[in-house]
Amino acid sequence: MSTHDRKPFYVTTPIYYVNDKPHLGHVYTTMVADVVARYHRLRGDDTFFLTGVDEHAAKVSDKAAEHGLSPQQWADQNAAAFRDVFAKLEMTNDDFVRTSSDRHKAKVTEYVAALIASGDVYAGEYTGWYDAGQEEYVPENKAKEYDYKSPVNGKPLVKKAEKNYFFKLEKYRDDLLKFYAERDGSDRGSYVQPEARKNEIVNRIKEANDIPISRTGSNGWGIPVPGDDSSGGQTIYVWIDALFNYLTYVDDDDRRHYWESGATHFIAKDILWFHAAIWPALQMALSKCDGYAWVWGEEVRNNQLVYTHSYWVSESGEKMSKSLGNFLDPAAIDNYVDEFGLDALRYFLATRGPLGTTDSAFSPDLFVEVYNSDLSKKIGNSSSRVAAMTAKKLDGMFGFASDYRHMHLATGTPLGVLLTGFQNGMDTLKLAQAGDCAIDVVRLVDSYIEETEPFRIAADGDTREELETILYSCAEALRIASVLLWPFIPDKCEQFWSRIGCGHYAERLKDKGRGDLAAWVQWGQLQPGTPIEKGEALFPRYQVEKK
Ligand code: ME8
Repeated sequence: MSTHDRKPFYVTTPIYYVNDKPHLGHVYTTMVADVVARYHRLRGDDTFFLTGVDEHAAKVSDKAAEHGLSPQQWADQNAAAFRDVFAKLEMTNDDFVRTSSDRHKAKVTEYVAALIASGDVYAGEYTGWYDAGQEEYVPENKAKEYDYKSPVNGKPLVKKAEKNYFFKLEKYRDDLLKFYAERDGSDRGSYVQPEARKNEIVNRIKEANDIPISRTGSNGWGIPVPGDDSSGGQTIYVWIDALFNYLTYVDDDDRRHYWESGATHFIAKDILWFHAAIWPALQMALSKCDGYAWVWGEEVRNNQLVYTHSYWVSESGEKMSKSLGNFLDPAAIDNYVDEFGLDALRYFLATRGPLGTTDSAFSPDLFVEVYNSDLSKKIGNSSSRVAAMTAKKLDGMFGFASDYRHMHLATGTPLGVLLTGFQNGMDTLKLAQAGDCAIDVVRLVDSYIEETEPFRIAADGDTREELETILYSCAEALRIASVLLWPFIPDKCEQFWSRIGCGHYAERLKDKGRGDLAAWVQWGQLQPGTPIEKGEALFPRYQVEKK
């Protein structure tokens, strides 16, 4: 195994507020990260995938009070709901952050104490505005621009005047700009991706001021500011507490190498500023404190990135959110899984979602269309056809592909181009491109069948060898397609593997094990003489009921 095969890879999602239950938006980001994590495990990388929940928000304690519960009780309930949904959807996260965990609280306390000691965090006074829905401080110029209403939910901003601790963000303006400039055109690309989102951030960094990083009046719901002896009871501002989650769960001897390799942070555009400016500045500041140089090491600076997707919106164009209540809640998600299967939901979200710079409408009609066209008609039909012909004509056994004249599926450029396109799509987080390339491999099989017409070829006499070669080639290409598709539709691929004598792939990948993508996409792995099991349709066609 080359050293590359064991490369560490660290992927994260935002940690979600537990004021309410999970919805489709949360499931989406975690699912995208799951597809990417699975791809890296498939390649053989030493992968760590982190998701979780953000608990110390004022809206969590407010919601708890409405329900007559303590913030911790309310957070426990909703954290369990997030954990359950992710488990049910077979997310392969390696850990689950809770910001109320002792581990997280102890580490955040250490980091903030170090920043106070170094002088990058200082006591001061804040007068300005607060967007309670977003848990975000809004400076006067921005508040004016927003007409003193939240740009996200339209609710009035709240005037604030309080003693706070501040982080010297302004001091890091130039370092941030330099960091952004260094990453432009680098191998890993811009720190903020898609790159189109970068300019707004760069302009804002140029005007960034110091930011409050603590608040009063949280009634003990939050992590106390270390060493604070003011009477108000200062707790660490929820956003600072939350950003540090990316570090707190990997800051130990077993996991630190994941951090040091440079994280891939998936987020949506609502929280870009925190990740694009405040987060790297905090890392820079912490790395100057005793014992924390590793936090902002060379690999981190070269590889860490923030991938910012857009929103799922309703068909009328509104962002799905808890406050608007138009989201697909866990029950609706369950219905999709019951009706179409988990893999169909995974495939749709990952390939038709708002990963780029435009929002995606969640349309039930489009869902059915994609299910039928890509999954049922392509993967489903093609695998059934090949298995049926092999069963009927070759007693259900792969023959030997001896006649290389028929192997243009294997040797022609299309397959090679698609493999490269797949890998490139995955590496640059263009999941739709990666998915298309995998489906195009199935398309190659379909056109090869049209061309060679194995259904017309007799299984005895002179033509048997030709028939065996054609069907073997089809099965080989489908096997390769299924390897590429595994990060998207793992259950169906594993089912398919068990039918064609490749159950050992699933064995290797079980329990977050590592695969061997490079070897598995090589031509000629199916063993001649292996029985092929027909089995039930992988994706039965979905009939839309006529109204
Ligand atoms: O912001 N479409 O938590 P949050 C797509 N706790 N993705 C969506 C979405 C939609 N309509 N709605 C939500 C927070 N998301 C903080 C994060 S991180 C250190 C702290 C997803 O519960 C998307 O990933 O409001 C978005 O960034 C996240 O949920 C916000 O979740």
